[in-house]
Amino acid sequence: MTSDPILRIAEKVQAGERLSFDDGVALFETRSVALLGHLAHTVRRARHGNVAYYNVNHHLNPTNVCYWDCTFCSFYRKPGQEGAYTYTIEQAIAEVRPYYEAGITEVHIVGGLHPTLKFDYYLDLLRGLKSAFPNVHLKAFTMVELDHFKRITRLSDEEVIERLREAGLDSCPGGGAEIFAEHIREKICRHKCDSQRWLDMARAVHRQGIRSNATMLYGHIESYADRVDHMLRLRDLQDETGGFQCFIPLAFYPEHTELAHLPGPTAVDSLKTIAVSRLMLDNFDHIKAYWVMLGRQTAQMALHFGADDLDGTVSGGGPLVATYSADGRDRCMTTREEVVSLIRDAGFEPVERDTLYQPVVRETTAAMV
Ligand code: V47
Repeated sequence: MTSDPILRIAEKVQAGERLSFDDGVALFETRSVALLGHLAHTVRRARHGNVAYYNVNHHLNPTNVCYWDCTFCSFYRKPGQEGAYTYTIEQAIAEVRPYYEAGITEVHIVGGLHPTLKFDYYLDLLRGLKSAFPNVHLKAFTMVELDHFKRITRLSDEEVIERLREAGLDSCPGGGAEIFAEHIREKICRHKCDSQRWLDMARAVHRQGIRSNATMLYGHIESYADRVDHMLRLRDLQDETGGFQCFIPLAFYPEHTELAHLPGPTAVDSLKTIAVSRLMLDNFDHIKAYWVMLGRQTAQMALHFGADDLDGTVSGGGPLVATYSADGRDRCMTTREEVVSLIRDAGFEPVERDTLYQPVVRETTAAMV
């Protein structure tokens, strides 16, 4: 008889009972990784059967200029620094056009916090993209960017969100959450808006009927307890609003960052994190295994550890995606054909979804971005 608490927790999961903070930490500490994976997989199968989702999207990063200096980020440049760039609206539209013509359903838009760009730039960007590509879903701007817009405009949160929505915003990505534990945030992103602000902005977004995602950056200097705390703060907000579509654990990729001395998470750590999130976040429909940060091989395994979504083709990659690509900078994008084959090879039925997790029906299944 083992004293591993996972057996007691397994009984709670089977009985449909909500897991506690201590349960979450115990799951992370378990040595029974296969059993943990099995438990998470059981929950995942009950929700999604044998389906694994993916989407066909493009990541657009309008600027890499940022006035903050998060220690885990190698994307940002200071104004005037070599490599700093900001697209014009025309350049942004021209970048997206070939992917639009190849059939993307979503543009994922995030960038640095630029010190001088006006709010109108972002509104014009959304308007320009929406009018050029009316059928494409614009998943744009993290809670940190929305907070920045509020500060530069002095509008209320609601007004900022409403103006973005009028300009074409359809939903928001989950970035910028990092890790909510204040003592860690102080060390890795001390200038960024604080956890409460991130959560309050997400609440405001949901209250206006806009869906968003939630991420957690793990595998740097945080503890298991910090990860569980992060998940529980999201679970509480999800109880309140129901506005989160998916949870995405983001595997820290240390290269070229100020934290380059850290090893980053192992595959086992990543699989445990996916599994624990599936078990703790009982009110989230989807757990995304973001293959770019996990690497293709671990992402395939993650589908057996609680994840039901591999995210997108990330067509064209993009400068931000390239900085954290576990398979190398030149392999940070894929084709629809490859993502389908990764899912099939892992033993699942691939289903192309749109950003809101509705199945996409195409007239042709020919290879595209
Ligand atoms: O907030 C930055 C992270 C996030 C690194 O909502 C890093 O569907 C690892 O949020 N190593 C942006 N992570 C990406 C993101 C995302 C990605 C895919 C889908 C969705 C979605 C959201 O990337 C940042 C930060 O947490 N990040 N640098 C790094 N070196």
